Amino acid sequence: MGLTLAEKILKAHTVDGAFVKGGEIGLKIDQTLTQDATGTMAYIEFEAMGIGQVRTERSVAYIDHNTLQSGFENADDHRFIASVAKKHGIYFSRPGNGICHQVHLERFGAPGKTLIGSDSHTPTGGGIGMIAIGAGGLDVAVAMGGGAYYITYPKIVRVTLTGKLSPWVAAKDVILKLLSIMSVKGGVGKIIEYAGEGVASLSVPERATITNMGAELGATTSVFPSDENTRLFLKAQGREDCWIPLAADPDAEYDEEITIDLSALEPMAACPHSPNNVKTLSEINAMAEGGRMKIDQVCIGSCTNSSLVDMMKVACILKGKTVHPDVSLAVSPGSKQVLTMMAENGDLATILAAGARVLESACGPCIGMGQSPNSGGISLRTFNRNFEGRSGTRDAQVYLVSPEVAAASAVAGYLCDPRELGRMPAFFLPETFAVNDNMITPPAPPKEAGEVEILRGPNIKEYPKTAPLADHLRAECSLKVGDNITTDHIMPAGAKILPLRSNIPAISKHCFAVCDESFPDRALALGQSIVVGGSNYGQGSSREHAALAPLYLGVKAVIVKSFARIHRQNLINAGILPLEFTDEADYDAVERGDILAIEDLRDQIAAGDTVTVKNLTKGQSFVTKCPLSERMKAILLCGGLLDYTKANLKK
Ligand code: MIC
Ligand code: SF4
Repeated sequence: MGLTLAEKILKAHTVDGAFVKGGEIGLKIDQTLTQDATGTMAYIEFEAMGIGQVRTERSVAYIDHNTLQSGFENADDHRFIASVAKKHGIYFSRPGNGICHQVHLERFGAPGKTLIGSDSHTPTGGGIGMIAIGAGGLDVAVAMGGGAYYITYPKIVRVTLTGKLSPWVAAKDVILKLLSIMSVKGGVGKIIEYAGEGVASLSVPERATITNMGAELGATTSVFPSDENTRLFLKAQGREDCWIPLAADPDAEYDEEITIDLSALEPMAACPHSPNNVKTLSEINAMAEGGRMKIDQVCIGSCTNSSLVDMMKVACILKGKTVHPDVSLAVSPGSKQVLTMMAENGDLATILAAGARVLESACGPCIGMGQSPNSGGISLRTFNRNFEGRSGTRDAQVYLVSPEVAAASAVAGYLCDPRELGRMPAFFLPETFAVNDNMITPPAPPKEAGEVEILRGPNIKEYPKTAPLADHLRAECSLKVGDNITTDHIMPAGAKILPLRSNIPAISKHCFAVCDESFPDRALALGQSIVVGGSNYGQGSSREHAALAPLYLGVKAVIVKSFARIHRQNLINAGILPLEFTDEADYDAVERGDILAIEDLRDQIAAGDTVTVKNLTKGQSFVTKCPLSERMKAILLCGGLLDYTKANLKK
C-alpha cells in the first residue's frame, strides 16, 4: 500500500514510537518559529533547560503580535527576545518585518520539512508542502534543544478539490466550506491533506490561506502537495534550491474522504461567534433589514489573508472609489515584502486614495491590538477567528470573509457580493518578489555567543512554581463552564492583557475574565482547585498561558467533556491533570463549590487510562478518562515538561 503525502513526511521524521494509528510518535523537527506573545515564555523555558545553541536547521523568532507598545513591556520583551536569539543561534525577524506565518512562508518554509511554532496558525506552512504544527512554547523550546515533538499518529483526511474557483470566489471560501462540513472540532486528531485536479489552480498563498485556517478545524495540521506552483513561488522568492516535488502515492489509503467542487462554491462568511457558523452572503443578507446587512467596519489582513495577491485584489476593487462614509476600513499587509511591493506597483497609493487606514505589517486588530469596533458594531474581517470579545469590543458582531468580499463591502457599506462588480481581471503572482532580508538579524557566531548579554526588563518574570504530582488531591471546583470554551476565554488577549505575557502573576489576574471575573481571586484564596468544562475545551490559540495562569492560580486538574489538541498538551506540559468525563450526567451533577477528591492519584495515572473522582459534596463518585502515553505519564508525575526535560538532561 502506498503512502499519503503527510505519511511520507511524518515517516521520514519519526525518531521515536511506532508508526501505527493512534499511537504516539516523536518527530524530528527541522525548523521552529516563535512569535513574541508566546516567545518570551518559550525562551525563558529554553534558558531554564540550559541548552546552548539551538539544534534545529533553522529557528526564527518573530515580533508581530505585541507591537502597540503602549508601555515599556512590549519593547522590553522585544529586546529580550532579540538578545536570546542572538545568543542561542536563532534568526530574529524585527518588528515591522511582518506576521510570522506570512514571512516564514516567504523566506524559510520548504517542502518536505517539519516545522513547529508556538502559534496555532503554524500550519500555514502546509501551503508549501511542509508538516507544520502549532504547539505550546515549552514544546517549541524542547524542539529547539533538539528534542523530538510528539503527536498522536493522526488520521489522514483526503480533501479532493475538483473544478476551479469562479471569478470573485476565493481560497477563503474553500476553507469556510470545509469548516461548514467538518465544524471546529471535526479535525481533532487528523491531518487534512489536499489533492485532486483543483489543487493546480491554487497558488501557494491561496493554499496557505486554506492550511492556515485549517487550525479552526482543530486539525493537527493541513498540507498541500509540492508541485510546479510551489516551485514557481520558491523561485520568485529566490529559493528554488529548496524545492522538491511531493505528492501522495496513487494507491494511498485515507481514513476519511471529502470532495469539494471549487466551481460550485460561492462567497461566504463565518457569522458571529464561531468560524464554523458559515452562511452564504445571500443567506445573511436575506435575514437583514431591507435585504442588506449594513456594516460599520472592515479589517483586511492577518496571517490568513494578507499576501500580495490578496492586496492586489483589494486595490483592484478600491480603485477610483471611496470607502463608504459609515465604514472604517483598516488594511494591514502581511509583511514588509508585501508592503514594499504594494508601494512599488501603486496598489498602496490606490488603497490610501480610497480612504483605507493602513496599519503596520503585524497581527494588529486580529488579536484585539487596536481597531476595536464600535459598540454592537458589525465588522467584516479577513481573519480566521471571530470568538466573542476577541476584537476588543464585547458586543461586536464579527464576520469572517475573503478580501474580495471585504473590499467590495467597504465601498458599498453593506455585506456585498463581489460578483456584483462584474468581470474579474486576472491576477498573477509576480515572477520575482522583492527580497530584502535586512530586517532578519542572524544570530551571533557560536564562538561569540558567550559574550552576548541577555536583556531582561522588569516585566519578565519566572516560570511558575511546579511540584511533582501529589498522591492524593482534595480540591474545590472553582469554576464550571460550558462547551467550546476558547483560549480567548481562559486567557484573553487584546491591548491591555497581551503586554503581560512575560509576567504570569500579573496576567493571571485576567484568567477567565470573559466567563467570571471573580475566578482568579477565588482560585488563589482556595490555594488549589479544579476547573470543570464542556466539549472542545481550549479550542483556538496555542498560548500556554491558558495553562500557566491556571497553574499559578493553583488549578490541579481540569475535567471536561473533551479537549482541543494543543491546549490538552499544554495542560500536561504544565503538570495539570487533563481528565474527561465518560458520562455527560457526571458533568451535569458537578457544581461550583463541590469538593472533589482523587485518591492514589499517582498510582491511578501510572496504572491505566482512567481516574476515579469522588464528589464529596454530592456523595457520588465518577470515572474519568485520561489516555496518556508512557512519556506523558512521566511528564505529569514529574510536575510538567520543564521538570521532566531538566531531569532527563541531567541523566
Ligand atoms: C491567536 O491567533 O489567537 C494567536 C494570538 O496568534 C495565538 C497565539 C497567542 O495567543 O499568542 C495562536 O493562535 O496560537
Ligand atoms: Fe497573528 Fe491573528 Fe495570525 Fe494569530 S491569527 S498569528 S493573532 S494574525
